[in-house]
Amino acid sequence: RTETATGPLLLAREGRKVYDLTTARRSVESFRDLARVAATLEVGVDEVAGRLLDDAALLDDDAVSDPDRPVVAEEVWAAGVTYEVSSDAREAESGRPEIYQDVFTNERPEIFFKATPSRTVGPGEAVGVRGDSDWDVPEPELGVVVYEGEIVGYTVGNDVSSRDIEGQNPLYLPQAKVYDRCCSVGPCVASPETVGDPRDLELSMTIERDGETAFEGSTSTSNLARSPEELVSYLTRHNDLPELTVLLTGTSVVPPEEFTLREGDAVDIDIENVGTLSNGVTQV
Ligand code: DO4
Ligand code: MG
Repeated sequence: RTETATGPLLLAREGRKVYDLTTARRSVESFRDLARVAATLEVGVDEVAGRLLDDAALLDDDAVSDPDRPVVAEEVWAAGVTYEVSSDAREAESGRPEIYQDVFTNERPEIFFKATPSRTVGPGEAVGVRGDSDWDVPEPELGVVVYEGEIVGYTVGNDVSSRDIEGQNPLYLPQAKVYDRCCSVGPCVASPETVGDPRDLELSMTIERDGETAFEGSTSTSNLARSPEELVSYLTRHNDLPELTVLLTGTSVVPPEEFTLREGDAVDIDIENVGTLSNGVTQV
């Protein structure tokens, strides 16, 4: 979705071709509209987009160079300690290994409230580091897009976090996680068909500082200890979600302990079959 002089556009990408779905005879204005039609017809979002392509305008690829947030979910939730590497990092920063070992092996996952639309940024916008924290990191995560409780697609998410604040005491988690510009989502929603197996995707993150690479790391979602379906099933238990929700599935790329994110850094997160989410960093 991107803003133009004529208003919002909903774009569908098919290979190298990009279509403006808002120009189709049966116009849809947002990913929410697309998911709504798909749910009504009991088909996937790809099927609906495919039916609209025939009479939708084919765009010049330049028109999508600076896309806005592809999905504005009322709520973003996040799972934590879903990869062993995250469990190890949390154990080290808190000095309380039992808490994190427990949640890694227990049946119930850690799921926490992450962000509202007002705290979420899109591609090209700056994510925030808290002014009262000295140790901050981006957390590159596979995001699951949930419409009326069902998985309708995947996106890239950044669960920006204060290791400083969570490390002082795990009960400070909401302050370490929820603040201005604490979350980024984008650059697109990839359908389940496009993604294939969500637990077999390459994921990488690069952080540039002053024109140099300050950190790079990569991993695979095959190390994710829980399936997206399991995480969504816990999220939706006794918890009536809004129409559209994003659930981040946890981080598995953790910069070394001496690294902290700074104002002016540039963070690129790439997930195979989904896309690359790029954000600057500002202090909030
Ligand atoms: O308990 C801390 C949350 C960890 C987290 O956000 C993650 O593993 O991604
Ligand atoms: Mg996280």
